[in-house]
Amino acid sequence: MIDVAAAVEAFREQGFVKLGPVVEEALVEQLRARAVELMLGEVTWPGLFFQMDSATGDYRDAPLGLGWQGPSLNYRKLEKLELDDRFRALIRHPSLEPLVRALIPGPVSLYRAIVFNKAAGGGSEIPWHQDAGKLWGLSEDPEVQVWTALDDAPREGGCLEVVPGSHRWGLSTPLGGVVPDDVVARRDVEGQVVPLPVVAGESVLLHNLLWHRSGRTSTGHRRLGFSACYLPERVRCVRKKKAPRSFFSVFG
Ligand SMILES: O=C(O)CCC(=O)C(=O)O
Repeated sequence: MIDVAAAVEAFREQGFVKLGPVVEEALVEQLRARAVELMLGEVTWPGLFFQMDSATGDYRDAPLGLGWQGPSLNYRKLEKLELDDRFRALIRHPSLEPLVRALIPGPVSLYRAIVFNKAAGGGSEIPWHQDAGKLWGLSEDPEVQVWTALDDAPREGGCLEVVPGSHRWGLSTPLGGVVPDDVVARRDVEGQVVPLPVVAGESVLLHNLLWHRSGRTSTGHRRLGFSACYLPERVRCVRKKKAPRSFFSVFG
């Protein structure tokens, strides 16, 4: 059971909360198996998004816009997982609902549901970034995301790392996303970094503006993590180049 009041307070203050074990082992196993089935093309959903990982360990070398490229365990991202029944069970997990509702009054929708995979060979590093800003194409910046480990994510195994309180610094750039090197240098964050090692089934609540990153895994084991970003239903897609998105309804 999550202590919702304590989690909300820590979230406002620190920008992240280790929620402990949230997802039962049986569901974690089903989700892991499903992630593999999706990567191998054994289960398919029209509209699912895939990005192959880079061969270099540098995320900037990961190919853009190619989608599924045949069976492989080296995909870096699988997105639109609200299309999958098992992942919907995690997005709407009854242990998460009271927390999400405490943070987002009224009906709740989903911005994205995404698996981040670091394959056993190491995967790629994700640098300091914020999950908000113009890049996201929203009428309001999102704030609430829950990241759940589907495999163990120890310190050397590609766990998340955060800078506590950095959500209160606002956006580093209006565009959002990766924090530019000069801003990282100016903030001098290395002494403030908190690694968040977790075991499979544990979840972490993250403020979208919190600086977070993850390294490659050097354990020889794969690391699957799942992130769901929740929005108040009033938030609209304001992108102009493509037709505006409508968002999946999570909690009515
Ligand atoms: O799973 C990871 O390693 C990184 C997750 C992340 O960067 C995100 O949720 O925005």
